[in-house]
Amino acid sequence: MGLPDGFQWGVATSAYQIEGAVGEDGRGPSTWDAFCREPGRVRDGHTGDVACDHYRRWPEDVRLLAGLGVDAYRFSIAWPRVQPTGRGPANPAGLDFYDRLVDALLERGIAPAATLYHWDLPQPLENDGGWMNRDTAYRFAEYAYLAAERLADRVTMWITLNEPVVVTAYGYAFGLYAPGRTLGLAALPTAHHQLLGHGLAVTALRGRGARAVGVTNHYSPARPADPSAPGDRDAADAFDALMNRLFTDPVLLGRLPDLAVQPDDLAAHVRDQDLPVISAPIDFLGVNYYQPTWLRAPAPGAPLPFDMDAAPEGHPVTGMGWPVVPDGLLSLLRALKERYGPALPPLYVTENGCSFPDEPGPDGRVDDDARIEYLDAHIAAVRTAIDEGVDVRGYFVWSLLDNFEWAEGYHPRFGLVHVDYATQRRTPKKSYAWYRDLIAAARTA
Ligand code: GBH
Repeated sequence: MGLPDGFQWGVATSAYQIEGAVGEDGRGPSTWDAFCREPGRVRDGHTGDVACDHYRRWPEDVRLLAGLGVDAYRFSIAWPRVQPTGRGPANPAGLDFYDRLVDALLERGIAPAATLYHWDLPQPLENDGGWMNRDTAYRFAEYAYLAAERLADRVTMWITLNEPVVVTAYGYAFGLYAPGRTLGLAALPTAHHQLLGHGLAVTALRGRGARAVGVTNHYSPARPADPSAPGDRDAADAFDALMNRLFTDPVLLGRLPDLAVQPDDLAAHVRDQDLPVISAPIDFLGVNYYQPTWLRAPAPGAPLPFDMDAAPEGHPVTGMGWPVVPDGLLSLLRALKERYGPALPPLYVTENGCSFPDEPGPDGRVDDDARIEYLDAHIAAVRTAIDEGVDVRGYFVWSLLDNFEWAEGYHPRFGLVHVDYATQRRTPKKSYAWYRDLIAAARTA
Protein backbone atom coordinates (compact mmCIF):
# COMPACT_ATOMS: atom_id res chain seq x y z
CA MET A 1 0.00 0.00 0.00
CA GLY A 2 2.99 2.26 -0.37
CA LEU A 3 3.18 3.25 3.28
CA PRO A 4 6.48 3.63 5.08
CA ASP A 5 7.64 0.86 7.41
CA GLY A 6 6.45 1.37 10.94
CA PHE A 7 3.47 3.50 9.91
CA GLN A 8 1.16 3.60 12.92
CA TRP A 9 -2.56 2.95 12.58
CA GLY A 10 -4.50 4.10 15.59
CA VAL A 11 -7.64 5.44 17.16
CA ALA A 12 -8.06 8.32 19.61
CA THR A 13 -10.22 9.24 22.60
CA SER A 14 -10.02 11.74 25.46
CA ALA A 15 -10.55 11.40 29.18
CA TYR A 16 -13.53 13.64 29.83
CA GLN A 17 -15.34 12.37 26.76
CA ILE A 18 -15.29 8.68 27.77
CA GLU A 19 -14.24 8.04 31.38
CA GLY A 20 -17.13 9.17 33.58
CA ALA A 21 -16.40 8.39 37.25
CA VAL A 22 -15.80 12.07 37.91
CA GLY A 23 -15.72 11.63 41.68
CA GLU A 24 -13.75 8.37 41.77
CA ASP A 25 -10.41 7.74 43.51
CA GLY A 26 -9.91 11.32 44.54
CA ARG A 27 -10.43 13.03 41.17
CA GLY A 28 -10.99 16.77 41.58
CA PRO A 29 -13.42 18.92 39.59
CA SER A 30 -12.51 20.17 36.13
CA THR A 31 -13.71 23.17 34.16
CA TRP A 32 -15.91 20.82 32.12
CA ASP A 33 -17.68 19.48 35.23
CA ALA A 34 -18.51 23.06 36.14
CA PHE A 35 -19.44 24.10 32.60
CA CYS A 36 -21.83 21.18 32.14
CA ARG A 37 -23.69 22.27 35.26
CA GLU A 38 -24.38 25.75 33.91
CA PRO A 39 -27.85 25.75 32.34
CA GLY A 40 -27.87 26.08 28.57
CA ARG A 41 -24.19 25.33 28.03
CA VAL A 42 -24.46 21.74 26.81
CA ARG A 43 -27.27 20.41 24.64
CA ASP A 44 -30.00 18.81 26.75
CA GLY A 45 -27.96 19.35 29.90
CA HIS A 46 -25.73 16.35 29.18
CA THR A 47 -22.61 15.97 31.33
CA GLY A 48 -19.52 13.78 31.38
CA ASP A 49 -20.48 12.30 34.76
CA VAL A 50 -20.95 8.80 33.32
CA ALA A 51 -19.95 9.14 29.66
CA CYS A 52 -18.91 5.69 28.35
CA ASP A 53 -18.09 4.49 31.86
CA HIS A 54 -14.64 3.74 30.47
CA TYR A 55 -13.11 4.21 33.93
CA ARG A 56 -14.75 0.91 34.90
CA ARG A 57 -15.14 -0.74 31.51
CA TRP A 58 -11.62 -0.14 30.20
CA PRO A 59 -10.76 -3.86 29.96
CA GLU A 60 -13.59 -4.30 27.45
CA ASP A 61 -12.40 -1.22 25.55
CA VAL A 62 -8.86 -2.57 25.41
CA ARG A 63 -10.29 -5.78 23.93
CA LEU A 64 -12.03 -3.65 21.28
CA LEU A 65 -8.69 -2.00 20.50
CA ALA A 66 -6.99 -5.36 20.23
CA GLY A 67 -9.75 -6.59 17.94
CA LEU A 68 -9.10 -3.67 15.63
CA GLY A 69 -5.43 -4.51 15.50
CA VAL A 70 -4.30 -0.92 15.95
CA ASP A 71 -0.61 -0.20 16.43
CA ALA A 72 -1.27 2.70 18.79
CA TYR A 73 -3.99 4.11 21.00
CA ARG A 74 -4.19 7.82 21.73
CA PHE A 75 -5.95 8.56 25.03
CA SER A 76 -5.70 11.48 27.41
CA ILE A 77 -4.76 11.66 31.06
CA ALA A 78 -7.15 13.66 33.24
CA TRP A 79 -5.11 16.31 35.05
CA PRO A 80 -7.70 16.45 37.89
CA ARG A 81 -7.14 12.75 38.57
CA VAL A 82 -3.39 13.27 38.90
CA GLN A 83 -3.58 16.56 40.78
CA PRO A 84 -7.13 17.05 42.14
CA THR A 85 -6.53 20.76 42.77
CA GLY A 86 -4.09 21.31 39.92
CA ARG A 87 -1.21 21.69 42.35
CA GLY A 88 0.85 19.70 44.78
CA PRO A 89 1.80 16.05 45.02
CA ALA A 90 0.42 13.36 42.75
CA ASN A 91 -2.72 11.46 43.69
CA PRO A 92 -1.42 7.88 43.34
CA ALA A 93 -4.91 6.37 42.87
CA GLY A 94 -5.48 8.62 39.86
CA LEU A 95 -2.20 7.57 38.26
CA ASP A 96 -2.94 3.89 39.01
CA PHE A 97 -5.76 3.97 36.48
CA TYR A 98 -3.44 5.01 33.63
CA ASP A 99 -0.73 2.68 34.87
CA ARG A 100 -3.07 -0.30 34.48
CA LEU A 101 -4.33 0.93 31.13
CA VAL A 102 -0.80 1.37 29.77
CA ASP A 103 0.22 -2.12 30.90
CA ALA A 104 -2.89 -3.66 29.35
CA LEU A 105 -2.17 -1.91 26.05
CA LEU A 106 1.43 -3.05 26.00
CA GLU A 107 0.39 -6.62 26.74
CA ARG A 108 -1.64 -6.49 23.53
CA GLY A 109 1.16 -4.92 21.55
CA ILE A 110 -0.53 -1.51 21.36
CA ALA A 111 1.66 1.56 21.76
CA PRO A 112 0.25 4.02 24.33
CA ALA A 113 0.10 7.63 23.05
CA ALA A 114 -0.83 9.86 25.99
CA THR A 115 -2.18 13.39 25.70
CA LEU A 116 -1.64 15.38 28.88
CA TYR A 117 -4.23 18.09 28.34
CA HIS A 118 -7.42 17.47 26.40
CA TRP A 119 -9.34 20.43 27.87
CA ASP A 120 -10.14 19.22 31.41
CA LEU A 121 -8.37 21.89 33.45
CA PRO A 122 -8.61 21.48 37.25
CA GLN A 123 -11.29 23.96 38.33
CA PRO A 124 -9.19 25.44 41.16
CA LEU A 125 -6.68 26.63 38.53
CA GLU A 126 -9.51 28.21 36.55
CA ASN A 127 -10.59 30.02 39.71
CA ASP A 128 -7.17 31.66 39.64
CA GLY A 129 -7.55 32.74 36.02
CA GLY A 130 -6.99 29.49 34.16
CA TRP A 131 -4.93 29.89 30.99
CA MET A 132 -5.18 33.69 31.29
CA ASN A 133 -2.82 33.26 34.24
CA ARG A 134 0.82 32.66 33.34
CA ASP A 135 1.22 30.50 36.43
CA THR A 136 -0.96 27.80 34.84
CA ALA A 137 1.90 27.08 32.40
CA TYR A 138 4.18 26.23 35.35
CA ARG A 139 1.49 24.16 37.00
CA PHE A 140 1.09 22.24 33.73
CA ALA A 141 4.80 21.45 33.57
CA GLU A 142 4.69 20.11 37.13
CA TYR A 143 1.76 17.89 36.27
CA ALA A 144 3.62 16.66 33.17
CA TYR A 145 6.57 15.79 35.38
CA LEU A 146 4.39 13.78 37.78
CA ALA A 147 2.72 11.88 34.94
CA ALA A 148 6.07 11.08 33.34
CA GLU A 149 7.56 10.01 36.65
CA ARG A 150 5.01 7.22 36.75
CA LEU A 151 4.53 6.42 33.07
CA ALA A 152 7.48 7.56 30.93
CA ASP A 153 9.13 4.14 31.06
CA ARG A 154 6.16 2.75 29.08
CA VAL A 155 4.33 5.51 27.20
CA THR A 156 5.52 5.58 23.58
CA MET A 157 4.38 9.06 22.58
CA TRP A 158 3.62 12.08 24.74
CA ILE A 159 1.32 14.79 23.41
CA THR A 160 1.42 17.86 25.63
CA LEU A 161 -1.69 19.76 24.49
CA ASN A 162 -4.67 18.93 22.34
CA GLU A 163 -5.76 21.77 20.04
CA PRO A 164 -4.80 24.83 22.08
CA VAL A 165 -6.57 26.98 19.46
CA VAL A 166 -9.92 25.49 20.48
CA VAL A 167 -9.27 26.27 24.14
CA THR A 168 -8.41 29.87 23.25
CA ALA A 169 -11.18 30.43 20.71
CA TYR A 170 -14.06 28.32 22.00
CA GLY A 171 -13.15 28.37 25.70
CA TYR A 172 -11.95 31.92 26.31
CA ALA A 173 -12.87 34.07 23.29
CA PHE A 174 -16.38 32.92 22.29
CA GLY A 175 -17.53 31.04 25.40
CA LEU A 176 -18.83 27.96 23.58
CA TYR A 177 -16.71 25.50 25.57
CA ALA A 178 -15.44 25.48 29.16
CA PRO A 179 -14.65 27.75 30.89
CA GLY A 180 -17.21 29.72 28.86
CA ARG A 181 -15.49 33.09 28.88
CA THR A 182 -16.22 35.67 26.18
CA LEU A 183 -13.04 37.72 26.07
CA GLY A 184 -12.81 38.04 22.29
CA LEU A 185 -9.31 38.96 21.15
CA ALA A 186 -8.37 39.65 24.78
CA ALA A 187 -8.23 35.84 25.09
CA LEU A 188 -4.95 35.78 23.13
CA PRO A 189 -2.75 35.44 26.24
CA THR A 190 -4.27 31.98 26.71
CA ALA A 191 -2.58 31.00 23.43
CA HIS A 192 0.79 32.13 24.71
CA HIS A 193 0.38 30.57 28.15
CA GLN A 194 -0.62 27.22 26.68
CA LEU A 195 2.38 27.33 24.34
CA LEU A 196 4.63 28.21 27.27
CA GLY A 197 3.11 25.32 29.22
CA HIS A 198 3.87 23.07 26.26
CA GLY A 199 7.52 24.19 26.13
CA LEU A 200 8.04 23.82 29.87
CA ALA A 201 6.38 20.39 29.75
CA VAL A 202 8.69 19.24 26.94
CA THR A 203 11.65 19.86 29.23
CA ALA A 204 9.93 18.26 32.23
CA LEU A 205 8.96 15.17 30.23
CA ARG A 206 12.44 14.72 28.81
CA GLY A 207 13.86 15.16 32.32
CA ARG A 208 11.82 12.13 33.38
CA GLY A 209 12.88 10.02 30.41
CA ALA A 210 10.01 10.51 27.96
CA ARG A 211 10.84 8.90 24.62
CA ALA A 212 8.94 10.97 22.08
CA VAL A 213 7.30 14.30 22.80
CA GLY A 214 5.08 16.46 20.61
CA VAL A 215 2.00 18.65 20.52
CA THR A 216 -1.29 18.24 18.67
CA ASN A 217 -2.79 21.17 16.83
CA HIS A 218 -6.10 21.64 15.11
CA TYR A 219 -5.65 22.80 11.52
CA SER A 220 -8.37 24.23 9.36
CA PRO A 221 -7.08 25.22 5.94
CA ALA A 222 -8.23 28.76 5.19
CA ARG A 223 -10.01 29.25 1.87
CA PRO A 224 -11.20 32.61 0.52
CA ALA A 225 -14.93 32.45 -0.25
CA ASP A 226 -14.17 34.23 -3.52
CA PRO A 227 -10.55 33.55 -4.52
CA SER A 228 -10.63 36.49 -6.94
CA ALA A 229 -11.57 38.98 -4.17
CA PRO A 230 -8.47 40.48 -2.51
CA GLY A 231 -10.48 41.20 0.67
CA ASP A 232 -11.45 37.54 0.96
CA ARG A 233 -7.86 36.48 0.38
CA ASP A 234 -6.68 38.82 3.15
CA ALA A 235 -9.39 37.43 5.43
CA ALA A 236 -8.20 33.88 4.73
CA ASP A 237 -4.64 34.89 5.50
CA ALA A 238 -5.67 36.56 8.77
CA PHE A 239 -7.64 33.47 9.80
CA ASP A 240 -4.68 31.24 8.95
CA ALA A 241 -2.36 33.36 11.08
CA LEU A 242 -4.66 33.46 14.10
CA MET A 243 -6.07 29.92 14.04
CA ASN A 244 -3.25 27.86 12.52
CA ARG A 245 0.15 29.61 12.46
CA LEU A 246 -0.12 31.18 15.93
CA PHE A 247 0.04 27.70 17.44
CA THR A 248 2.79 26.35 15.20
CA ASP A 249 5.24 29.15 14.33
CA PRO A 250 6.32 29.67 17.96
CA VAL A 251 6.91 25.93 18.39
CA LEU A 252 8.72 25.24 15.11
CA LEU A 253 10.21 28.63 14.23
CA GLY A 254 10.58 30.26 17.64
CA ARG A 255 8.60 33.33 16.63
CA LEU A 256 5.07 34.69 16.50
CA PRO A 257 3.38 35.05 13.12
CA ASP A 258 2.16 38.45 11.92
CA LEU A 259 -1.31 38.58 13.33
CA ALA A 260 -2.56 41.91 11.97
CA VAL A 261 -4.76 42.28 15.08
CA GLN A 262 -4.08 44.06 18.37
CA PRO A 263 -0.60 42.57 18.61
CA ASP A 264 0.00 44.41 21.91
CA ASP A 265 -2.50 42.23 23.71
CA LEU A 266 -0.34 39.26 23.05
CA ALA A 267 3.17 40.71 22.86
CA ALA A 268 2.85 42.21 26.35
CA HIS A 269 2.67 38.69 27.74
CA VAL A 270 5.66 37.29 25.90
CA ARG A 271 8.75 37.53 28.11
CA ASP A 272 12.36 37.40 26.98
CA GLN A 273 13.11 33.72 27.29
CA ASP A 274 9.64 32.41 26.43
CA LEU A 275 10.11 31.73 22.73
CA PRO A 276 13.29 29.68 23.21
CA VAL A 277 11.38 27.59 25.79
CA ILE A 278 8.39 27.17 23.48
CA SER A 279 10.57 26.17 20.54
CA ALA A 280 12.42 23.38 22.36
CA PRO A 281 12.85 20.60 19.77
CA ILE A 282 9.96 18.15 19.49
CA ASP A 283 9.92 14.66 18.00
CA PHE A 284 6.67 14.94 16.07
CA LEU A 285 3.77 17.26 15.34
CA GLY A 286 0.22 15.99 15.80
CA VAL A 287 -2.27 17.16 13.19
CA ASN A 288 -6.03 17.10 13.76
CA TYR A 289 -8.10 17.71 10.66
CA TYR A 290 -11.85 17.92 10.21
CA GLN A 291 -12.59 20.53 7.56
CA PRO A 292 -11.42 23.73 5.83
CA THR A 293 -12.92 27.11 6.69
CA TRP A 294 -14.17 29.59 4.08
CA LEU A 295 -13.58 33.26 4.80
CA ARG A 296 -14.88 36.61 3.62
CA ALA A 297 -13.70 40.15 4.19
CA PRO A 298 -15.18 41.39 7.49
CA ALA A 299 -17.75 44.15 7.67
CA PRO A 300 -16.18 47.55 8.41
CA GLY A 301 -15.50 47.90 12.14
CA ALA A 302 -15.93 44.15 12.85
CA PRO A 303 -13.80 42.91 15.76
CA LEU A 304 -12.15 40.08 13.84
CA PRO A 305 -10.19 40.51 10.59
CA PHE A 306 -12.34 37.85 8.87
CA ASP A 307 -15.89 36.62 8.58
CA MET A 308 -16.51 32.89 8.47
CA ASP A 309 -18.63 31.76 5.58
CA ALA A 310 -20.63 28.62 4.85
CA ALA A 311 -18.92 25.98 2.74
CA PRO A 312 -19.70 26.29 -0.95
CA GLU A 313 -22.33 23.96 -2.37
CA GLY A 314 -21.30 20.58 -3.61
CA HIS A 315 -19.67 18.99 -0.59
CA PRO A 316 -21.46 16.22 1.27
CA VAL A 317 -21.84 17.02 4.98
CA THR A 318 -21.45 14.95 8.15
CA GLY A 319 -23.98 14.68 10.97
CA MET A 320 -22.48 17.86 12.45
CA GLY A 321 -23.16 19.62 9.16
CA TRP A 322 -19.41 19.84 8.51
CA PRO A 323 -18.43 19.59 4.84
CA VAL A 324 -16.50 16.48 3.79
CA VAL A 325 -13.34 17.75 2.07
CA PRO A 326 -10.56 15.12 2.00
CA ASP A 327 -8.60 17.35 -0.32
CA GLY A 328 -8.31 19.82 2.59
CA LEU A 329 -6.20 17.28 4.48
CA LEU A 330 -3.89 16.89 1.50
CA SER A 331 -3.47 20.63 1.04
CA LEU A 332 -2.86 21.04 4.77
CA LEU A 333 -0.11 18.40 4.84
CA ARG A 334 1.49 19.97 1.78
CA ALA A 335 1.26 23.44 3.31
CA LEU A 336 2.96 22.34 6.53
CA LYS A 337 5.90 20.95 4.57
CA GLU A 338 6.04 24.04 2.41
CA ARG A 339 5.87 26.53 5.28
CA TYR A 340 8.17 24.86 7.79
CA GLY A 341 10.56 22.97 5.53
CA PRO A 342 13.45 21.44 7.48
CA ALA A 343 11.96 22.73 10.77
CA LEU A 344 8.99 20.37 10.36
CA PRO A 345 9.28 17.21 12.48
CA PRO A 346 7.56 13.96 11.43
CA LEU A 347 3.78 14.29 11.38
CA TYR A 348 1.05 12.14 12.84
CA VAL A 349 -2.59 12.69 11.96
CA THR A 350 -3.72 12.42 15.57
CA GLU A 351 -7.43 12.93 14.81
CA ASN A 352 -9.65 12.64 11.79
CA GLY A 353 -13.19 11.35 11.67
CA CYS A 354 -16.87 12.19 11.40
CA SER A 355 -20.17 11.91 13.22
CA PHE A 356 -23.40 10.51 11.88
CA PRO A 357 -26.66 9.66 13.68
CA ASP A 358 -25.76 5.95 13.71
CA GLU A 359 -28.23 3.55 15.28
CA PRO A 360 -28.42 -0.24 15.10
CA GLY A 361 -30.85 -1.59 12.52
CA PRO A 362 -33.43 -4.33 13.23
CA ASP A 363 -30.66 -6.93 12.83
CA GLY A 364 -28.60 -5.14 15.47
CA ARG A 365 -25.93 -4.03 13.00
CA VAL A 366 -24.76 -0.46 12.54
CA ASP A 367 -24.11 0.09 8.84
CA ASP A 368 -22.19 3.36 8.75
CA ASP A 369 -21.17 3.36 5.10
CA ALA A 370 -20.83 7.15 5.06
CA ARG A 371 -18.09 6.91 7.72
CA ILE A 372 -16.24 4.27 5.72
CA GLU A 373 -16.36 6.53 2.68
CA TYR A 374 -15.13 9.48 4.74
CA LEU A 375 -12.21 7.59 6.28
CA ASP A 376 -11.26 5.93 3.01
CA ALA A 377 -11.02 9.28 1.22
CA HIS A 378 -9.01 10.92 4.01
CA ILE A 379 -6.60 7.98 4.26
CA ALA A 380 -6.13 8.24 0.50
CA ALA A 381 -5.20 11.91 1.00
CA VAL A 382 -2.61 10.91 3.60
CA ARG A 383 -1.20 8.35 1.22
CA THR A 384 -0.91 10.94 -1.57
CA ALA A 385 0.89 13.32 0.79
CA ILE A 386 3.34 10.58 1.73
CA ASP A 387 3.94 9.78 -1.94
CA GLU A 388 4.72 13.45 -2.47
CA GLY A 389 7.33 13.33 0.25
CA VAL A 390 5.50 14.57 3.36
CA ASP A 391 6.79 12.61 6.36
CA VAL A 392 3.54 11.29 7.90
CA ARG A 393 4.16 8.44 10.35
CA GLY A 394 0.69 7.57 11.56
CA TYR A 395 -3.07 8.10 11.35
CA PHE A 396 -5.56 8.01 14.24
CA VAL A 397 -9.32 7.81 13.73
CA TRP A 398 -11.45 9.98 15.98
CA SER A 399 -12.87 8.04 17.72
CA LEU A 400 -12.85 4.50 19.10
CA LEU A 401 -16.22 4.97 20.81
CA ASP A 402 -19.24 7.22 20.46
CA ASN A 403 -18.69 9.69 23.28
CA PHE A 404 -19.43 13.03 24.95
CA GLU A 405 -19.08 15.54 22.12
CA TRP A 406 -18.58 18.64 24.31
CA ALA A 407 -21.32 21.27 23.89
CA GLU A 408 -23.26 18.86 21.65
CA GLY A 409 -23.52 16.27 24.44
CA TYR A 410 -24.08 12.67 23.39
CA HIS A 411 -25.98 13.51 20.19
CA PRO A 412 -23.15 13.25 17.64
CA ARG A 413 -21.71 9.78 17.21
CA PHE A 414 -18.06 9.76 16.14
CA GLY A 415 -17.19 6.17 17.09
CA LEU A 416 -16.12 3.07 15.18
CA VAL A 417 -18.03 1.44 18.04
CA HIS A 418 -21.62 2.37 18.88
CA VAL A 419 -22.41 2.99 22.54
CA ASP A 420 -25.91 2.54 23.91
CA TYR A 421 -25.72 4.97 26.82
CA ALA A 422 -28.66 3.39 28.68
CA THR A 423 -26.93 0.01 28.93
CA GLN A 424 -23.30 0.92 28.07
CA ARG A 425 -23.46 -1.82 25.49
CA ARG A 426 -20.75 -1.49 22.83
CA THR A 427 -21.55 -2.54 19.25
CA PRO A 428 -18.77 -2.38 16.67
CA LYS A 429 -20.06 -0.61 13.57
CA LYS A 430 -19.42 -1.68 9.99
CA SER A 431 -16.56 0.87 9.93
CA TYR A 432 -14.84 -1.02 12.77
CA ALA A 433 -14.60 -4.16 10.64
CA TRP A 434 -13.58 -2.07 7.64
CA TYR A 435 -10.75 -0.35 9.55
CA ARG A 436 -9.63 -3.67 11.05
CA ASP A 437 -9.38 -5.18 7.56
CA LEU A 438 -7.58 -2.12 6.20
CA ILE A 439 -4.96 -2.34 8.96
CA ALA A 440 -4.51 -6.07 8.43
CA ALA A 441 -4.11 -5.59 4.67
CA ALA A 442 -1.62 -2.75 5.14
CA ARG A 443 0.42 -4.95 7.45
CA THR A 444 0.74 -7.86 5.02
CA ALA A 445 1.37 -5.57 2.01
C1 GBH B 1 -11.70 17.72 18.07
O1 GBH B 1 -11.92 19.08 17.98
C2 GBH B 1 -11.47 17.39 19.52
O2 GBH B 1 -10.10 17.21 19.79
C3 GBH B 1 -12.26 16.21 20.00
O3 GBH B 1 -12.27 16.21 21.39
C4 GBH B 1 -13.66 16.26 19.42
O4 GBH B 1 -14.48 15.28 19.95
C5 GBH B 1 -13.52 16.08 17.94
O5 GBH B 1 -12.70 17.06 17.41
C6 GBH B 1 -14.84 16.13 17.19
O6 GBH B 1 -15.43 17.38 17.29
O7 GBH B 1 -19.11 24.35 13.14
O8 GBH B 1 -18.37 24.58 10.88
O9 GBH B 1 -17.78 26.27 12.50
C7 GBH B 1 -12.32 19.54 16.71
C8 GBH B 1 -12.36 21.05 16.67
C9 GBH B 1 -13.65 22.93 16.28
C10 GBH B 1 -13.56 21.26 14.60
C11 GBH B 1 -14.93 23.42 15.74
C12 GBH B 1 -14.81 21.82 13.97
C13 GBH B 1 -16.41 23.68 14.01
C14 GBH B 1 -16.58 23.99 12.59
N1 GBH B 1 -13.53 21.52 16.03
N2 GBH B 1 -15.03 23.20 14.33
S1 GBH B 1 -18.07 24.86 12.26
